[in-house]
Amino acid sequence: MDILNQEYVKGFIRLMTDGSNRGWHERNGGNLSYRLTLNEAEIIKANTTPDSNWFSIGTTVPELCEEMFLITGTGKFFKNAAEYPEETIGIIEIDSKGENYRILWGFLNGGRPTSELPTHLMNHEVKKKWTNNRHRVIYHAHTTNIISLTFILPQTDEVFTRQLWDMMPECPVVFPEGLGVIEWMVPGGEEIGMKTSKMMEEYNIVIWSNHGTFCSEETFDFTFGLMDTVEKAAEMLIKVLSINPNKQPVMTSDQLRALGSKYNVSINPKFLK
Ligand code: 2HA
Ligand code: ZN
Repeated sequence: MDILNQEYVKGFIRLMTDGSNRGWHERNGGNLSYRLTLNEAEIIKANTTPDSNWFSIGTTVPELCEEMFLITGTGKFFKNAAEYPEETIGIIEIDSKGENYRILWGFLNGGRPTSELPTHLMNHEVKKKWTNNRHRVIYHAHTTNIISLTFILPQTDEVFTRQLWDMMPECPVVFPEGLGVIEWMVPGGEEIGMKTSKMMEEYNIVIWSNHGTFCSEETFDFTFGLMDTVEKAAEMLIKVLSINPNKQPVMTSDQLRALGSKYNVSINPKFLK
């Protein structure tokens, strides 16, 4: 059994390559994780020997006991995933208390999971519960235009949501719940993970000011598509703001409601006045 031939491993690596080609993953920037299905986890269990060491996650995720994750390695470059997968990514298993993990595959030559492991797992925990087990992918990218926007717009959920929805009708349809914005915080720990995962109860996209974007979805295509849609809207918004710094949202709440009913999505009412 070749782990590299598993469909989810191929999809994972393809997303990494696509993100790198978009310019969102300078050096070792960004990280990605995927929660294996029971069937996928059984196959891994039957074909690997776990590492004997357990490592602390840095937080507690009781809802993810004994789950397995495919995840990017700390210090590893997205651009190298296709050529050097076993050094760049790995599969981990969570212990029965949700406090530690061990490595089952990958992370060759002493690799370890991303420094954002606490945020990834806390987001998975929230999404597993709130989407009834549907969401499996958490993706963090250093999205050029979204990051730039956090230096220009007030860092509030409402301003970002209404201005980004405004850029094309696809936006309110693709992220009808809107998005969250977190002020600058030290990355790589439990505190930023707690704040992010709290927002993930309501949104599928959370922006880290002066840093990047987190998003959650069911499949690799939906996850990449979500990141791509938000980032494209941000690129257009930057262009418009550079010519008209006073641009206000033009799409009205009634227009947003009409869009929602036509495409059968519920536009988050807290952003409709
Ligand atoms: O992995 O993006 O946020 C590098 C990062 C940390
Ligand atoms: Zn980052």
